[in-house]
Amino acid sequence: HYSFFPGTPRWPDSRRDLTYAFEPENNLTDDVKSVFTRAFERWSTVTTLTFTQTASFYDADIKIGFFVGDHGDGEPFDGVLGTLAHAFSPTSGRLHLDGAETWVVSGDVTTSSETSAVDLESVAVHEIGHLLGLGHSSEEEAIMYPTISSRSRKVELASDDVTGIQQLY
Ligand code: TQI
Ligand code: ZN
Ligand code: ZN
Repeated sequence: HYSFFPGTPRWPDSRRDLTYAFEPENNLTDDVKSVFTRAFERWSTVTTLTFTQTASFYDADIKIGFFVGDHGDGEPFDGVLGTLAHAFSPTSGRLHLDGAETWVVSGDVTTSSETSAVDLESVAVHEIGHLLGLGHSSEEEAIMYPTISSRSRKVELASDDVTGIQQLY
Protein backbone atom coordinates (compact mmCIF):
# COMPACT_ATOMS: atom_id res chain seq x y z
CA HIS A 1 0.00 0.00 0.00
CA TYR A 2 1.20 3.51 -0.89
CA SER A 3 2.19 6.14 1.67
CA PHE A 4 2.80 9.87 1.84
CA PHE A 5 5.41 11.95 3.62
CA PRO A 6 4.53 13.13 7.13
CA GLY A 7 1.98 15.92 6.85
CA THR A 8 1.13 14.88 3.29
CA PRO A 9 3.03 17.67 1.51
CA ARG A 10 2.12 18.18 -2.14
CA TRP A 11 2.49 20.71 -4.91
CA PRO A 12 -0.30 23.29 -4.45
CA ASP A 13 -3.16 23.81 -6.92
CA SER A 14 -1.38 26.92 -8.20
CA ARG A 15 1.63 24.84 -9.20
CA ARG A 16 0.38 21.96 -11.35
CA ASP A 17 2.35 22.88 -14.48
CA LEU A 18 5.87 22.19 -13.32
CA THR A 19 9.16 22.90 -15.04
CA TYR A 20 12.33 20.87 -14.71
CA ALA A 21 15.95 21.55 -15.57
CA PHE A 22 19.27 19.76 -15.49
CA GLU A 23 22.32 20.92 -13.54
CA PRO A 24 24.26 22.83 -16.24
CA GLU A 25 27.65 21.59 -15.03
CA ASN A 26 26.65 17.96 -15.68
CA ASN A 27 26.54 18.55 -19.47
CA LEU A 28 24.10 15.66 -19.86
CA THR A 29 23.45 13.99 -23.19
CA ASP A 30 20.09 14.10 -24.93
CA ASP A 31 19.79 10.37 -24.20
CA VAL A 32 19.93 11.01 -20.46
CA LYS A 33 17.48 13.91 -20.71
CA SER A 34 14.99 11.84 -22.71
CA VAL A 35 14.98 9.20 -19.96
CA PHE A 36 13.61 11.87 -17.61
CA THR A 37 11.10 13.05 -20.24
CA ARG A 38 9.73 9.50 -20.40
CA ALA A 39 9.76 9.11 -16.61
CA PHE A 40 7.82 12.37 -16.10
CA GLU A 41 5.30 11.29 -18.76
CA ARG A 42 4.45 8.17 -16.76
CA TRP A 43 3.24 10.38 -13.90
CA SER A 44 1.62 13.12 -16.01
CA THR A 45 -0.63 10.64 -17.84
CA VAL A 46 -2.32 9.60 -14.58
CA THR A 47 -2.59 13.06 -12.96
CA THR A 48 -3.45 16.66 -13.80
CA LEU A 49 0.24 17.56 -13.58
CA THR A 50 2.36 18.60 -16.55
CA PHE A 51 6.15 18.67 -16.75
CA THR A 52 8.06 20.87 -19.16
CA GLN A 53 11.81 21.06 -19.56
CA THR A 54 13.25 24.55 -19.20
CA ALA A 55 16.76 25.81 -19.88
CA SER A 56 16.76 27.97 -16.77
CA PHE A 57 18.06 25.82 -13.91
CA TYR A 58 17.63 28.69 -11.48
CA ASP A 59 13.91 29.17 -12.22
CA ALA A 60 12.92 25.51 -12.59
CA ASP A 61 10.53 23.90 -10.09
CA ILE A 62 12.41 20.60 -10.32
CA LYS A 63 16.22 20.56 -10.43
CA ILE A 64 17.96 17.37 -11.53
CA GLY A 65 21.65 16.69 -11.14
CA PHE A 66 24.31 14.00 -10.80
CA PHE A 67 26.71 14.42 -7.88
CA VAL A 68 29.51 12.43 -6.27
CA GLY A 69 30.08 12.15 -2.52
CA ASP A 70 29.37 15.23 -0.41
CA HIS A 71 27.43 17.72 -2.52
CA GLY A 72 26.30 20.19 0.09
CA ASP A 73 22.84 19.04 1.19
CA GLY A 74 23.85 16.96 4.21
CA GLU A 75 23.11 13.67 2.40
CA PRO A 76 26.41 12.66 0.79
CA PHE A 77 26.45 9.93 -1.82
CA ASP A 78 28.34 6.75 -1.01
CA GLY A 79 29.99 5.50 -4.20
CA VAL A 80 28.97 2.41 -6.14
CA LEU A 81 25.56 0.97 -5.10
CA GLY A 82 24.17 1.69 -1.62
CA THR A 83 22.29 4.93 -2.13
CA LEU A 84 21.59 5.47 -5.82
CA ALA A 85 19.65 8.71 -5.71
CA HIS A 86 17.48 10.84 -3.48
CA ALA A 87 14.67 13.30 -3.90
CA PHE A 88 13.08 15.59 -1.38
CA SER A 89 9.39 16.01 -0.58
CA PRO A 90 7.22 18.78 -2.10
CA THR A 91 7.96 21.51 -2.80
CA SER A 92 11.73 21.18 -2.63
CA GLY A 93 12.03 19.90 -6.19
CA ARG A 94 15.56 18.56 -5.77
CA LEU A 95 16.31 15.24 -7.48
CA HIS A 96 19.90 14.07 -7.09
CA LEU A 97 21.58 11.00 -8.55
CA ASP A 98 24.83 9.36 -7.47
CA GLY A 99 27.33 10.05 -10.23
CA ALA A 100 29.42 7.07 -9.08
CA GLU A 101 26.84 4.53 -10.29
CA THR A 102 27.06 2.66 -13.57
CA TRP A 103 23.89 4.11 -15.01
CA VAL A 104 22.24 2.34 -17.91
CA VAL A 105 20.60 4.97 -20.08
CA SER A 106 19.65 3.06 -23.18
CA GLY A 107 19.90 -0.62 -23.75
CA ASP A 108 18.94 -3.56 -21.62
CA VAL A 109 20.11 -3.40 -18.01
CA THR A 110 19.13 -7.02 -17.41
CA THR A 111 21.81 -8.24 -19.81
CA SER A 112 24.51 -5.73 -18.82
CA SER A 113 27.95 -7.23 -18.30
CA GLU A 114 28.40 -4.82 -15.40
CA THR A 115 27.04 -6.49 -12.24
CA SER A 116 26.45 -3.13 -10.55
CA ALA A 117 24.58 -1.60 -13.49
CA VAL A 118 21.52 0.43 -12.48
CA ASP A 119 18.66 1.34 -14.81
CA LEU A 120 18.31 5.13 -14.85
CA GLU A 121 14.65 5.23 -15.89
CA SER A 122 13.62 2.88 -13.06
CA VAL A 123 15.29 5.13 -10.49
CA ALA A 124 13.98 8.31 -12.14
CA VAL A 125 10.35 7.12 -12.01
CA HIS A 126 10.77 6.22 -8.31
CA GLU A 127 12.43 9.52 -7.37
CA ILE A 128 9.80 11.57 -9.23
CA GLY A 129 7.22 9.78 -7.08
CA HIS A 130 9.02 11.17 -4.02
CA LEU A 131 9.25 14.64 -5.58
CA LEU A 132 5.47 14.60 -5.99
CA GLY A 133 4.82 13.49 -2.41
CA LEU A 134 4.72 9.70 -2.37
CA GLY A 135 6.56 7.79 0.32
CA HIS A 136 7.28 4.07 0.05
CA SER A 137 4.81 1.33 -0.76
CA SER A 138 4.54 -2.08 0.86
CA GLU A 139 3.56 -3.64 -2.48
CA GLU A 140 6.39 -5.31 -4.32
CA GLU A 141 5.03 -4.47 -7.80
CA ALA A 142 4.84 -0.77 -6.96
CA ILE A 143 7.37 1.70 -8.34
CA MET A 144 7.49 3.12 -4.80
CA TYR A 145 8.52 -0.20 -3.21
CA PRO A 146 11.77 0.59 -1.35
CA THR A 147 13.98 -2.08 -2.94
CA ILE A 148 15.28 -2.69 -6.43
CA SER A 149 18.04 -5.08 -7.40
CA SER A 150 20.85 -4.01 -9.67
CA ARG A 151 20.43 -5.13 -13.26
CA SER A 152 16.66 -4.95 -13.00
CA ARG A 153 14.16 -2.67 -14.65
CA LYS A 154 10.80 -1.51 -13.28
CA VAL A 155 9.31 1.54 -14.98
CA GLU A 156 5.57 0.93 -15.24
CA LEU A 157 3.39 2.44 -12.55
CA ALA A 158 1.44 -0.19 -10.63
CA SER A 159 -2.20 0.40 -9.71
CA ASP A 160 -1.00 1.11 -6.15
CA ASP A 161 1.21 3.98 -7.40
CA VAL A 162 -1.65 5.36 -9.51
CA THR A 163 -4.14 5.23 -6.63
CA GLY A 164 -1.63 6.92 -4.35
CA ILE A 165 -0.74 9.77 -6.69
CA GLN A 166 -4.39 10.34 -7.56
CA GLN A 167 -5.10 10.99 -3.87
CA LEU A 168 -2.72 13.95 -4.16
CA TYR A 169 -3.46 15.27 -7.69
N1 TQI B 1 17.40 6.20 -2.21
C1 TQI B 1 16.37 6.18 -1.25
C2 TQI B 1 15.00 6.18 -1.97
O1 TQI B 1 14.81 6.99 -2.89
C3 TQI B 1 16.43 7.39 -0.35
C4 TQI B 1 15.45 7.25 0.74
C5 TQI B 1 15.53 6.42 1.79
C6 TQI B 1 14.21 7.90 0.87
N2 TQI B 1 14.41 6.54 2.57
C7 TQI B 1 13.60 7.43 2.01
C8 TQI B 1 13.57 8.84 0.11
C9 TQI B 1 12.33 7.85 2.42
C10 TQI B 1 12.32 9.27 0.50
C11 TQI B 1 11.70 8.76 1.65
O2 TQI B 1 14.18 5.37 -1.60
S1 TQI B 1 17.94 4.82 -2.90
C12 TQI B 1 15.24 2.73 -4.90
C13 TQI B 1 14.48 1.48 -4.69
C14 TQI B 1 16.80 4.31 -4.08
C15 TQI B 1 16.10 3.15 -3.92
O3 TQI B 1 19.11 5.19 -3.59
O4 TQI B 1 18.06 3.81 -1.90
C16 TQI B 1 15.10 3.44 -6.05
C17 TQI B 1 16.65 5.03 -5.22
F1 TQI B 1 13.29 1.73 -4.25
F2 TQI B 1 14.29 0.81 -5.78
F3 TQI B 1 15.11 0.72 -3.87
C18 TQI B 1 15.79 4.61 -6.22
CL1 TQI B 1 14.08 2.90 -7.32
ZN1 ZN C 1 21.59 15.49 -2.68
ZN1 ZN D 1 12.39 5.72 -2.30
